[in-house]
Amino acid sequence: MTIERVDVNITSPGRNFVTLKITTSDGVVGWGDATLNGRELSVASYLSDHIASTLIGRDEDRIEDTWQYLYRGPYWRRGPVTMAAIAAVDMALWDIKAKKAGMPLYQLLGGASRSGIRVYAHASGTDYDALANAITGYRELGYTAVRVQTGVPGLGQIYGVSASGPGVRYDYEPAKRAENGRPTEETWDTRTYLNHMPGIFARIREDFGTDLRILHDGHHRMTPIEAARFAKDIEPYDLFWLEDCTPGEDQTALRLVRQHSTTPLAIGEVFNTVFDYQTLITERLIDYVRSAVTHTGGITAMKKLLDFAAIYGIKSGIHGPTDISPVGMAAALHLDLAIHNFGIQEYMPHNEQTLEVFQTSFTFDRGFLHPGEAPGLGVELDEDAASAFDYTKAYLPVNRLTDGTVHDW
Ligand code: CS2
Ligand code: MG
Repeated sequence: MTIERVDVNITSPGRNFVTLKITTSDGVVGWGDATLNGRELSVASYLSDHIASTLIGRDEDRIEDTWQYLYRGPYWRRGPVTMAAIAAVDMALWDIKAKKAGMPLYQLLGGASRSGIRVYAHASGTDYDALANAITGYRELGYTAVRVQTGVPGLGQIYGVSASGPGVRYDYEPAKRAENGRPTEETWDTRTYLNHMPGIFARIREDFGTDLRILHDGHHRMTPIEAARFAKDIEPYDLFWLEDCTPGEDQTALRLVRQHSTTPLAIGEVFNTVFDYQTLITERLIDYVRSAVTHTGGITAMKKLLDFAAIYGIKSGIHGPTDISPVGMAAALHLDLAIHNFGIQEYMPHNEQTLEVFQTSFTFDRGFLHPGEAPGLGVELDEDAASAFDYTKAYLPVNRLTDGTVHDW
């Protein structure tokens, strides 16, 4: 059999998603997630203008060869647009192979290494009480791990905090509809944040005890020395991880943080190849790999990256916000179930409209996900349902310091 059709679907059931559909000559369909938050149309163009015609007539079983062809062939390598496009092809081909085998994908990756996938939820609140309320809500649903983000007095709306009020919220969405064609802007002050956060962790430990796994995302906003001080200050509160404390592209920044603290570190949601991790992994500067399958070249590349990390005692913490489509999420879950060095999986459930467009077979039970037993990835895009939602330009906000300087988001 060969690849007969390659189609790119763009839909916006509450947020934008780009999905690749590969159809073989005897009618097997595979799906791949190509969503790159705020830059969706670039990946769609890369796929339909530059990749689609090169796939027609290829043997769909040659996944490794196709990956190398798309990575090495065009001369230009890496970057989020290229690697999201390659990831979508890779996922779709694995979906096809597993459907042909009549098995859920995790079986082809070596079978299950665990019975369920521990996930963490996003608990947030504009102040401590709202945050505590959200944590309580997630605990009642059985979650054993929460990422906590809270408002900082003196700063307005900030990243990762649901503005929609207290309680368990499923509708926190970092990408905002573009105003006059531009991203919205937020204001940030690292000093105020650094003074506020340790007290929040102290209260969480007091109110929720030692069992709860607490995660926190710094969104690349600290300098190396600020991050070192922060990681040291919060050691008594035993975080599961501190994520993205410094800008991702500066791998050696984490040497300084490591010299000062034993707080576990996670990084990588903006990375797109194993080379972004080379120093971090070989020098053991991190504890968790945060890449998304969707942005790091797909299942083929992620499996190699996580095997490399395993040699250094580093575990997975695969990126799973709402800008990863249910197809990308399923790819993560199959890997999570199969690999030995699984750490934790991020889980931000999609809204109802998204789950009408993407029919999923993964299940949630008391803080654990399972990819299900459907052959392939276990997610199908309903193209009719998808056609009701047109692309809507939306961006992550731009972040500025109080004096107007552009800062990391
Ligand atoms: C966040 C994301 O999930 C996370 O850890 O950092 O919400 C991130 O802001 C978005 O995925 C950006 O597209
Ligand atoms: Mg993050």
